[in-house]
Amino acid sequence: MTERKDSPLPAAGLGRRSFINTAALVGLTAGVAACNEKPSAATPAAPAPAAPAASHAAAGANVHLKPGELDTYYGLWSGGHTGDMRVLGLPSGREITRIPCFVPDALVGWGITNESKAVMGTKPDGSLKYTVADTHHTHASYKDGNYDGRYAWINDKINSRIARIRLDYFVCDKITELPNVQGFHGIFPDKADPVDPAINYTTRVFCGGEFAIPLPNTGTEDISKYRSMFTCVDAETMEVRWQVLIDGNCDLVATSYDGKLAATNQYNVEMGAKYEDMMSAERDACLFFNVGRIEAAVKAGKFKTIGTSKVPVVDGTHEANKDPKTALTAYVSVPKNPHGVNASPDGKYFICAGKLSPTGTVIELAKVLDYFDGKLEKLDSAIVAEVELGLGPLHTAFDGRGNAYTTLFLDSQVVKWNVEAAIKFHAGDKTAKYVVDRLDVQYQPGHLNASQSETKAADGKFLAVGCKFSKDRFLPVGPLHPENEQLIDISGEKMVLLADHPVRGEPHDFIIFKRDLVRPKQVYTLDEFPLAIKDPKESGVFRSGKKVTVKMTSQAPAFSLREFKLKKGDEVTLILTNLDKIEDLTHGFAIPNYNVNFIVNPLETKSVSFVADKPGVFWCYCTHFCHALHLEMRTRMIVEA
Ligand code: CUK
Ligand code: CUA
Ligand code: CA
Repeated sequence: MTERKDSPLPAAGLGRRSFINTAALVGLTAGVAACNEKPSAATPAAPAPAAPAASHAAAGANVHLKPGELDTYYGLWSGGHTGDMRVLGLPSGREITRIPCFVPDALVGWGITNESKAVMGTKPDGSLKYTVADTHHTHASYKDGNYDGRYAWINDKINSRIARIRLDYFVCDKITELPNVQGFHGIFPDKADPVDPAINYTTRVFCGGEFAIPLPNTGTEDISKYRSMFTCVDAETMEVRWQVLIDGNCDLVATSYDGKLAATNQYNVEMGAKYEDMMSAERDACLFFNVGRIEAAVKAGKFKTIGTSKVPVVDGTHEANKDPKTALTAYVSVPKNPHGVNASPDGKYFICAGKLSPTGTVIELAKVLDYFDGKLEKLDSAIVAEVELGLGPLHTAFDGRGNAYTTLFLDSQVVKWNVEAAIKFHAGDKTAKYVVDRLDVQYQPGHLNASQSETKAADGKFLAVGCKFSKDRFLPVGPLHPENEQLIDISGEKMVLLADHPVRGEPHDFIIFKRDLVRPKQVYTLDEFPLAIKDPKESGVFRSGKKVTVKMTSQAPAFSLREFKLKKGDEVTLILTNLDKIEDLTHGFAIPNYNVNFIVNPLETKSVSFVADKPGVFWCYCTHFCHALHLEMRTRMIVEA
């Protein structure tokens, strides 16, 4: 593995780095596909061993922790199709836990217990409303421009849902389905209130709707009637506060540190239904929202509602926002089909990645605010740099030292570039060298994020890159390849590749933050749970006609009921409180043939409901190793015919 061609394309040269037109894109896509057909990956036999990047490993930080040594950073990873949030320790890359959100989980009993079903949402018959998800973006709540350890959020693109995770227990506690939205993609919490300076923390989460639909969704084929929405969700109540009807669509979302601005990149200002139409314009947009003005408009009653939704919808279209001094929105033009938009940690800029344009666009937020004040004649003069970075720029991270790191999907690279130098270059100083370094990654990177990147405390230590293709980097396991999450040391001038990690598809996004920013609790308090059984003496079978409540507690190595009797046809709710209060003492509870399994953590209470439709003896057993007598920890459910 001496000569590796990471990209199907020739080395960078200014000549070919013009906008990618339709014909060129088809060519490039073919190139990516061809790039996958590397002999070692296509052959079922064991791959040729790759030479370890010895020089790199020697130069970079150590990712191999000693046994018992703890990681210094948490990573919150989108779980992709598994609909959960993965929690990693970094720099080791070890997966510590998964937090189920949108999709049932057999360990926790997510989607099995009544409590989790209430969070996930059910149909009138009590079954789950959805069992599939596609998570993309994870972000956490802020205070003073840094994470405050209260909440994290993750989106489900398929069913337009946003889930909140409590970072005290690392559990999902609320899920909200957005009305009037399909293809809910970007999310970002705000970092302050636009009006009240005392609110220097997250109170809103912004959500971008990617796919335009008829509003209300009547099923019309006439695409000129379709619209997208930008949605604001209340961070505490998780209720939808308001929506903005827009022209074009929303892709990713960014928020300013002062709370005044949110923005979404738009790749479909054309409002096309086919990709050829979606890439017909030379420029699309980064759409800015004036948060304070939108909320004032909602307060003043300047909104409508759509269909059965009661959410106030304000008008953010071009037509309704021509006067900058009253505008709720501003459409800054950005080259062809941009993807990521990211806020620099100095609070000054939003950076749009070009995707079909090889450029990064730097927009100065002070100038956007000037525009809204009527002090900037041409909105596009808020663009202070538009520089070439390489082919297929997707997302940007920061090191807190003025450098940006952008993934180049087609070039299979991360490019490190200096933002102020790019601004100088754009202003006419052609001696300004803004590209600092390039590093090949394996292969085709999507998101990347640096430690503390999207906070004022960006520390420039580690950079994780989510590579969409792993090809020959891991042992072959059949046709489905894992993705390759790579860790890079960015503490020096040059980037140093540290590690590859296989990951089940498809994570998209993640954040990395210092471990002392969260203070997880490892034992619940009984009062968290309204159904808690606080004393084993409260256990028993309580009958009211066909409705039966079974109350039980667990204390290693026994359940409080050694057996319990039901009659065929009983409608049963079984409540289990784990009265063990020692850290790490979790029990499980499974009922054979009844499709029941869940765990109860120390001092946690959960309940399940089912109809006792099968007569017989069922050994309910502890499914979580808890004690030397774990196998003996059982109770009999006796269902009389
Ligand atoms: S998107 Cu997947 S690589 Cu959903 Cu954030 Cu860019
Ligand atoms: Cu209780 Cu195993
Ligand atoms: Ca476009």
